[in-house]
Amino acid sequence: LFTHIDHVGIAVADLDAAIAFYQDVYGMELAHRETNEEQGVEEAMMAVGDSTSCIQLLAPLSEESTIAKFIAKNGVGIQQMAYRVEDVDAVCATLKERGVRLLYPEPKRGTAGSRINFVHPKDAGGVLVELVEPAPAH
Ligand code: MC0
Repeated sequence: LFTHIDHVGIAVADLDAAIAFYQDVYGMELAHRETNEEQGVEEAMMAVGDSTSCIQLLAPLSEESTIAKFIAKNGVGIQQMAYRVEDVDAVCATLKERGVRLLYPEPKRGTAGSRINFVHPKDAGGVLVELVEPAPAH
């Protein structure tokens, strides 16, 4: 079903400070940065070498953001595990058949024009799992 670990998402309070930490301490490069209003986040993708996997730093845009809620409950730290897939519609259909709840009836827009959905953490051993179908290469 899954082809790669696309990213591991980490909830942070201060995005610039977190980017600086990952650059200065781990030597990671900032691959991409964007604001996703619908998801309530400002995010930064930090490349893990040339693996194509990233660490996604997620800062809340407002107090209503899922990330603000997560930090209030758990503190900063790992919030999600994201797998890359080729066809998110097909993978969602398979996972539904296998009895897990997807959060959205249809995929939403994720990082860099990707199509995303999530498996509910309560159906997945306490792990919020994101499914990422990257935007087609130009
Ligand atoms: C909540 N729970 C989690 C969790 N968030 N468990 C593991 N990991 C998490 N991240 C647990 C809570 O502890 C609680 O368990 C139960 O799930 C209900 O949580 P809640 O605190 O009442 O919160 P809800 O239900 O309002 O929201 C949880 C839910 C939400 C997963 C539905 O966070 C959500 O819609 N997430 C998907 C979108 C998202 O995360 N967006 C931000 C990243 P107990 O036992 O206390 O009942 S945006 C992104 O990732 C995009 C940009 C991208 O990559 O492209």
